[in-house]
Parts: sequence; structure tokens; C-alpha cells
Amino acid sequence: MTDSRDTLYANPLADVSSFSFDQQVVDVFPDMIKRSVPGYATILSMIGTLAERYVTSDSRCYDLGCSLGAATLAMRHNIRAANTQIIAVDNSSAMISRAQQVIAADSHEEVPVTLREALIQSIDVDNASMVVLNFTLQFIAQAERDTLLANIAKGLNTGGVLILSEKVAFADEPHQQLMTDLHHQFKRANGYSDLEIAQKRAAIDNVLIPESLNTHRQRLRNAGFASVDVWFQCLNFASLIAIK
Ligand code: GEK
Repeated sequence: MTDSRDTLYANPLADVSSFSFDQQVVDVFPDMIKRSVPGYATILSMIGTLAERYVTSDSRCYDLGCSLGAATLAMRHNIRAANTQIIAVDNSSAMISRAQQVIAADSHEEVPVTLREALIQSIDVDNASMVVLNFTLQFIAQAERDTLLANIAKGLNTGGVLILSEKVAFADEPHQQLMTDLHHQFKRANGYSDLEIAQKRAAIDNVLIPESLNTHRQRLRNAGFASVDVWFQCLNFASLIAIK
């Protein structure tokens, strides 16, 4: 499985349709996310480090909005506790069927992985020591975010951890503009043209809804997490750690 280059928005499109996680996106996904999200590789590597620290024996881990299973593999390769399992969930059938191949090709079989094609709003979280929402909550309707986070908090064991990575928004307009400009500069440095950046932006508008770090912190506290804060940020991309 080689990473095909993302050229989905390289040519002018008469009508830029809303972004969806279909087969075309699946085919280029590893390249797309690496060249679009500052810090993606660092966050994945730290998810592994956190799994080593937080995953306890006889418990479950959840990767919600797993795409091709990058965070699942980061956890799987670093879990040291006995008798654990990972449940990886995504509602895109194209993502799940490619993820099946990725997981099948991975040799760390001590930690079983179950892939589920489902809405993350509909799954039961139970006996969890680690839950990952790596750039997924931003795609969930805002009205459904509180309930989802409360459900995750309920299913985590005391001392369990949630890693929540998101594109974030800023209340201060000049700062928001600066972060947006720098993100576009980051994408240009990674080989995307101005046309690709503009068309992707049009496609993702109304599909990816970023919120402020304060909104995330408050929601996590309301959901019942005892300790909440940012552990990583690069421009308008951040990751929070919330411990029950
Ligand atoms: C990674 N975590 O590589 N239920 C289930 N899945 C959903 C839902 C939903 N309601 N909405 C969106 N998704 C991954 C990257 S990508 C982030 C996550 C990005 C899924 C969607 O199908 C897609 O696979 C994933 O969430 C978001 O660490 O592309 O920016």
C-alpha cells in the first residue's frame, strides 16, 4: 500500500461539492492529512507514548473516527498492559474497508483490533482506559458534541484518558486571520497550489466546524473530566488531554 499523492483539487472544478470521506479521499488520505495538518505525525507518535502510560490491563481503547487506523496502530504498538483490545470506529465504508487491509498487514497481533462501520454518536463506550478523537469531533454536528463527550466520559474508567485533537478557532479576528494565513503557507510549503487550497477550503466549509479551545475545555469539564488542558498546538491545530 503506497501513499498516492493528493491531487483531488489540483484542476479547476466547475462546482466544488461538499467534502466527503469517499473512495477518492481514501486513496490519497495518508498524503492528504500529512500535508494538511501541522503536527499530525507528532500527535500520532505521542498517542503511542500516552497509550504506554495510560492503557491498563483488562481494559478497552477506542479510536473514534479512525480513518485508516493510524491512531489505532500508534496505540497497538505501544500498549504494554495485558488483555487489552482496541475498538476502531468510522462511518465511511470506504475508510473501514481500507482500514481492514491496513490492520491485517500489521503484525502486532497481541492487541486485537475490532473495526466497526458506525456513527461514533451511536456506540457504547465501556471499560475504557483510553479514547482517541483525532480530528473527528470537528465533523460532528455541534448540537451532538456535548452528548458524545458525556458518553465517552461515562465509559472511561477513573484515571482513563481522552485525547481530543481538533482544528481550532480564535475569538480574536486578527489572530484568526494570522493562523489561517500561516496554515495556508504551511500547505503551500507542502506542495499544494493556491487553487488546491481555495477549492479544498470551499469543499470543507460547513463540513468541518472548528471551535475555540475555551469551548473545548468547558465542554470536557462539563462532561465530567477532572483534568483538562492542551498538550500540543501548532497554529490552528491543537490536541487536548482530558483525564477522568
Ligand atoms: C487519524 N483519526 O488518521 N461517525 C464516525 N466517523 C465519522 C463521523 C461520525 N459521525 N464523522 C466523521 N467521521 C484519523 C483522522 S479524519 C480527519 C480522522 C480529517 C470520520 C470520517 O469518515 C473520517 O474518516 C474521520 O472521521 C475524520 O488519526 O480528515 O481531517
